[in-house]
Amino acid sequence: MQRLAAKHPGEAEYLQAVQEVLESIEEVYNRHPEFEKAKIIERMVEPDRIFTFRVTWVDDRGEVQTNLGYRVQFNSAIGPYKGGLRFHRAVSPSMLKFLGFEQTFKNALTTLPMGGAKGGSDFDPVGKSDDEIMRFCQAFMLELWQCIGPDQDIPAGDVGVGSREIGFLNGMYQKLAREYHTGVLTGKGMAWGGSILRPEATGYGALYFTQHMLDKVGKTLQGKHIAISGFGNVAWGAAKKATELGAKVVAISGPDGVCEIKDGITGEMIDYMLLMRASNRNRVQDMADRFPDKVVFAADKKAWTVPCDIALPCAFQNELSLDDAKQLKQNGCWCCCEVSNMGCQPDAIHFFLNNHILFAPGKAVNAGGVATSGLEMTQNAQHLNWTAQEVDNRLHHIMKAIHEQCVAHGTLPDGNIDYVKGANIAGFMKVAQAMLEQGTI
Ligand code: 2IT
Repeated sequence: MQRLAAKHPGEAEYLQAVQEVLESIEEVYNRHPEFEKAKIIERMVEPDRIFTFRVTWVDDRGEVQTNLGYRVQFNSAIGPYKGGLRFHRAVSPSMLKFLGFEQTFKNALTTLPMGGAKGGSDFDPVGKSDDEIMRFCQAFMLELWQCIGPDQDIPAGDVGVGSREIGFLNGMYQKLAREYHTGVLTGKGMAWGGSILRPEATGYGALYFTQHMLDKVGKTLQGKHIAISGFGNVAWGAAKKATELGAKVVAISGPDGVCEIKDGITGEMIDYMLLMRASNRNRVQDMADRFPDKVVFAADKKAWTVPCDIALPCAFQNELSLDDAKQLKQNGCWCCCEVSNMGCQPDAIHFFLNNHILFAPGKAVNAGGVATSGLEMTQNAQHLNWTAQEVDNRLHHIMKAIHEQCVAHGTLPDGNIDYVKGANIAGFMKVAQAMLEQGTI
């Protein structure tokens, strides 16, 4: 860690993600001298390569704008590079390296043959028109297209990139590459190669994982109060499935504050979340304005101030601090499933684990998203579309398998399960073994 920190000064998120994995795997690693001999750790923590490019486009006022674009191809030991694109003003090499690193282990957990990658831009979608989004996506793809391909690297969405952006990106890719394979991006529209249930998959998968976790301790989701942070694609899918499974979603949040929904979120509100996301306003208060009788908005407050049984961070890395964890516990929360990538700060995770609050990390909980991207790739390769039932069955099966891997590698001598350790060891062992078998490259 010291060597890595000296080599990459100031890359806080990246170093945080690596530290968590190394702490989890230390014991197992020391039992495998062949990993040490092949310098697996030293190789695994560095991305295979990073592409950085300038993206220049023209805004609605006719002004020229310049952003930075990136693709971090992290690890291809178990399959072609796979991972989302994030458009957010705070995107940096450190952020994308942490996400690419996490993606490598997450993809290994899905049981599908996908390596890890991440990309994106410091382009800020907030307040942008549809035309501006399209022009930006086209300019971004002018550079990105040379780095990707259906057998090389398959991007998808992440924060700030949904099916609208994937559409604009795919249109430009086809124009430039003169390649009409449907499988270079996932999260596509249903008419042009998209998989049924991909939009819902991250949230649905997270709730299936939560169900398995609760089942292990003899509990169910029925009647439980759930606080969700965020209101984007992931929060939407989580709210929808949680409600369907009999839980009550009592909070959603945004950068402006939290919406408390005492009687639980309704189908109408869940549909409205999609419009809020598409508006690019980045304001959750719009929900309270639209449903004033049922929703109470509190400015500058987080979702973790609302009493709940289960907390589901669905927004951004490090969004849940130690103080938030303490407040959750004080309000009676007994389970936190991290749906955002690295959503909880390390001391918040330690607090959960030390206080016997059930906790599972993002790379296990949210893997249903990329897993369903993998299922989209399979359908594209076969030139077939599966039914919703078929995709949902496979997603169920994958989330169950991920939970089983966590249990297999994370069960402690006292019988409790350390899901952080379980997920990290299971992902690591698969990637490490694959690297070892393919020699020093
Ligand atoms: O963090 C993630 O797993 C994603 N943003 C989804 C990546 C994908 O390729 O579907």
